[in-house]
Amino acid sequence: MASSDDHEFFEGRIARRRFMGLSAAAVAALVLGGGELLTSGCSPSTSPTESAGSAAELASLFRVQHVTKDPTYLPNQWRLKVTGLVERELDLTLADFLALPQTDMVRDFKCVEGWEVPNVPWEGVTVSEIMDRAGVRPEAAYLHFWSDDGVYSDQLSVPQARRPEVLLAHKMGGAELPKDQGWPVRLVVPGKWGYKSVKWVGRIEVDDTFDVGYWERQGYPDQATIIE
Ligand SMILES: Nc1nc2c(c(=O)[nH]1)N[C@H]1C(S)=C(S)[C@@H](COP(=O)(O)O)O[C@H]1N2
Ligand SMILES: [Mo]
Repeated sequence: MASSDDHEFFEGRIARRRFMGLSAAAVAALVLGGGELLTSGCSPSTSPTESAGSAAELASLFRVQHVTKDPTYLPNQWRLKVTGLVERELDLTLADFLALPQTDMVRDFKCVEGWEVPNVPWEGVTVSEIMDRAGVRPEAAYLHFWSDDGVYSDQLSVPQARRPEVLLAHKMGGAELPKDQGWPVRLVVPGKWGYKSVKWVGRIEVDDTFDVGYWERQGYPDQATIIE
């Protein structure tokens, strides 16, 4: 039990150190080139306007971060598709998704760039539940979560995706997700940096191929293990 977690932690740490070694050059490149994406992603959130404890106040604690514009779709256009190495490919409407067994949990949310929101209440459907509905085949090794923004994705291994706290969330703080935080459905991966928590998830592709996500291609570790 401890050994696989230790292994994961170790890999994450090593990968991040290597990245940090490159970071002066990487940061310079981002500032000079595509830096707008990174800085806009980290701009301070607006100040709270709602009463203490409200969902809106909770949302205001996040530095809403995305590398594209929000996708816009009507509620009846959203689908969650599950494709690839499964017994049954799925094509769920929002109503189908909301009818699945629901799970809630309270977890900290942390971005690798140094901000965090403690004790976030999430509600949604576990990825494990979706995997059971689809019947993930034994030869499957990775789940790739694709955003409906057409650009962003990230992956989890099958054992990571099976963890009970890995959630496709549609509520935060008791309210529907804000549009810019992934409405109607985002991934939440407690224990891993926020970049694994893909917003506007529309498709899960199950395969046997290691293929890193958006920020990992810029040098961040695939394991995304939070290092305090
Ligand atoms: N589609 C999409 N999902 C995304 C991102 C993104 O740019 N696009 N950014 C990630 C990063 S780096 C973080 S820290 C969180 C931020 O979540 P928030 O916007 O709810 O604060 O979303 C993650 N999911
Ligand atoms: Mo992030």
